[in-house]
Amino acid sequence: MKTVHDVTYELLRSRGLTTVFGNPWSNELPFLSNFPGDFRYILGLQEAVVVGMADGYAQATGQPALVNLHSAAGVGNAMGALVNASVAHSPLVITAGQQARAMMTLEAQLTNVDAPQLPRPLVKWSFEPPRPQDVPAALTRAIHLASLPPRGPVFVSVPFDDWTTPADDSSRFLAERSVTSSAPPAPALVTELARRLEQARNPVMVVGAEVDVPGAFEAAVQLAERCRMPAWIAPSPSRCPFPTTHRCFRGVLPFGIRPLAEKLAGHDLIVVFGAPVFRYHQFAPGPYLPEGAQLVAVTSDPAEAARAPMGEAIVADVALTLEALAAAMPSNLNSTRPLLAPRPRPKPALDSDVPLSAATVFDILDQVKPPGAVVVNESTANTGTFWKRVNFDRPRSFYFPAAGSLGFGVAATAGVQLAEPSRPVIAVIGDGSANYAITGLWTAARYHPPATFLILRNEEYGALKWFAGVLGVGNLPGLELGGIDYCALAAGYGVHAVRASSREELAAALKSAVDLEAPELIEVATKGQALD
Ligand code: TZD
Repeated sequence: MKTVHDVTYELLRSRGLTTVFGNPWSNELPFLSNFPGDFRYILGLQEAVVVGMADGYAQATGQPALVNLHSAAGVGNAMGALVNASVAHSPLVITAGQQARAMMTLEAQLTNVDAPQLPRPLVKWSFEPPRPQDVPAALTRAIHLASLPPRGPVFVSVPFDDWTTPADDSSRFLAERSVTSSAPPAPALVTELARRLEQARNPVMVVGAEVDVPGAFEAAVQLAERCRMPAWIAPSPSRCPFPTTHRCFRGVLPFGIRPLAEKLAGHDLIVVFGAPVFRYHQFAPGPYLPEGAQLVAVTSDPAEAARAPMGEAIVADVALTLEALAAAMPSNLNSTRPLLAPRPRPKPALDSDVPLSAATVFDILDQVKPPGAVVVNESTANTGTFWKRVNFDRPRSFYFPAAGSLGFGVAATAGVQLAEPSRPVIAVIGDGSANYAITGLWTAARYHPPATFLILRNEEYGALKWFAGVLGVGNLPGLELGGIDYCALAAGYGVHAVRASSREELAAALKSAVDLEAPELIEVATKGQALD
């Protein structure tokens, strides 16, 4: 007779969920017992690292990732990372061990009281099965729900005595199930939007994270080329959904209401693909749209479509819509619109005195990183400089914490590198940010993803200083760092580390780290730098 444990591992295997990101204790041990040889367990030493790694892994593979946390304490520690995963639409199947059913009512130690409530509202679905035999069905449902648009994390709490219970015979159907979603836009909507794009005087395209997948990425380029329209990345980007080297690329839109509308002034039609409209940050009130502009957004997320404060929205598969629109555009459109000139490149940063400017560091990174390299960025004060100087030309090449929750950098880098073993992965992380998930270095040392961790040591919370200036507040405590030796921390966790103190040393250290078959940390002293 098969147990719940047997049936669950069969179904995880059938879904390709053979990597478990976790941090265990007693409630989780019955699930992990007799861990099959074809599965791998990636241990994170703190749950923010576990979920951050799984987030990076799921985004880089485009597939659901399995997480196993310890009861309420583990879920609690993971919550900041879960905010990122939720905003990133990361398909995480998060499980947590629960006390034995017979001890839950008396609230024995390690009982997760009201377990499904704890991760809400950051998960699409949260559940604790009413019977042990329901665990495989609950997990099947969780996996399908996480993968269906809009994708996102789900949560299942499993009492620890469930795993040895005999499974229901009916659970044999679960592993064979497939649930697919394909929501192409209605042909009439495509025809109408294509007509509007053709007749617009000066259309513009805005792309978001959902476009940063093979297929949609190329289709967005094709549509921009066909329409000869500029392309912007939607504000607060967590991915790079358009080649920054392309002549149509203009940059990242600002994250204030008024500045964003000002940037799009002069356009009569704004088409947005795969982004919320919009993920603002800075409160800078003003009109949502420039005078005379209409906006149409295409997203797979009904909630994103419904909550936008302006414009029309179409809920449909973004890649299919982009492809259908590109195909529907008349080929003679080119003759009526001028060819766009590529955006101007910034002058190379030439400073060589220590500490280096962030601009210099990013120029060196851009020159040294091999084609196809992936960058995980968590250098918060320097995002404007970064987007001007570091370039990407293919999908799934850039990741940033989607909700801005720090700790993503070190953790997600390990996850992305595990998902993409053949692409060099380079993390660019502020010294403040590095500390939120520093124990991820141990996981990197243990499982050898050959990632490079570049720590920008400016000894301050630079982004907060900048924001204090924006808000006009001063005399603030708690913004200075310093006295932390990142090479020593790396060595403590088993990661080889070097300090770079000049342009030449940085370039050489980056080159050699990227070639190395093991993780490496580079610490570089940088100037405090305001966002631009
Ligand atoms: N805690 C968490 C979990 N996420 C956050 N985003 C913050 C606090 C607030 N925060 C920011 O949004 S940026 C920042 C903090 C503390 C400063 C990060 O400092 P850094 O980088 O050294 O990594 P910069 O380039 O000096 O800003």
